[in-house]
Amino acid sequence: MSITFYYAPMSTSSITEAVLAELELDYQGVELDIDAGDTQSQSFLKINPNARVPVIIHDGVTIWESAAITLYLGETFGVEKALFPALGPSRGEAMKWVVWSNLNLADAAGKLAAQLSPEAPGAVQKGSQDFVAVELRRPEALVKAKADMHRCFAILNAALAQRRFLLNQYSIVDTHLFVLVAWALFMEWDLSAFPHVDAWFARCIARPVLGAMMSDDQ
Ligand SMILES: N[C@@H](CCC(=O)N[C@@H](CS)C(=O)NCC(=O)O)C(=O)O
Repeated sequence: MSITFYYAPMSTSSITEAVLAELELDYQGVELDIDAGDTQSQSFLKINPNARVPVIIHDGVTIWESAAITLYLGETFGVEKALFPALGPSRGEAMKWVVWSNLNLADAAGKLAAQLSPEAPGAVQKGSQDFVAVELRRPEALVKAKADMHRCFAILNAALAQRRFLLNQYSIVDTHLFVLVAWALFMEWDLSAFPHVDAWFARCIARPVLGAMMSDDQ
């Protein structure tokens, strides 16, 4: 079994890094520098034509998109480690949260990050394809991104009012969402209106992998 993991520091690939760590999987890491144009290089475009990290290559098969990677690693390695549900309705819930988080929460956070000052924590880096030139930024886009973030956090908050973790017991679905919420916090997103997300985040940080990840970011 061999896994190669293409990543960039402080990026969406932190989700995969955390999932790999929770599943205690060995891999060969390949670090890319987005600002230096590594994700746009001809050699990397052959691996991911979307010019984005994360990417894993598992036993010769290339998988991109962080949601696909989390779900794939979960079903391949997570079930026996009790970190991902076996086939059945709970598996459906796992897919729901991971797909939802990328289509909604990550999308809103990305749009917020693209409107922040380039120097602000969590902002889109200047070399990224998602960078919006400062003169093209609009106050309405910032307002819309924040409203979308609020909507996503309200959904997450309501779900976590009923459960300690998204699937009741901790799973890599929590790992995946944790990294997205950590990105929002890095952008100074205020959790005071979302107490159940706040309490869940604290429960997640008690996990050694996620706790270490947060202290590395300080
Ligand atoms: N939907 C993708 C998004 C990945 C993504 O946006 N990655 C960014 C870093 S956060 C990237 O690689 N950007 C490279 C670039 O802009 O050149 C996923 O979830 O994997």
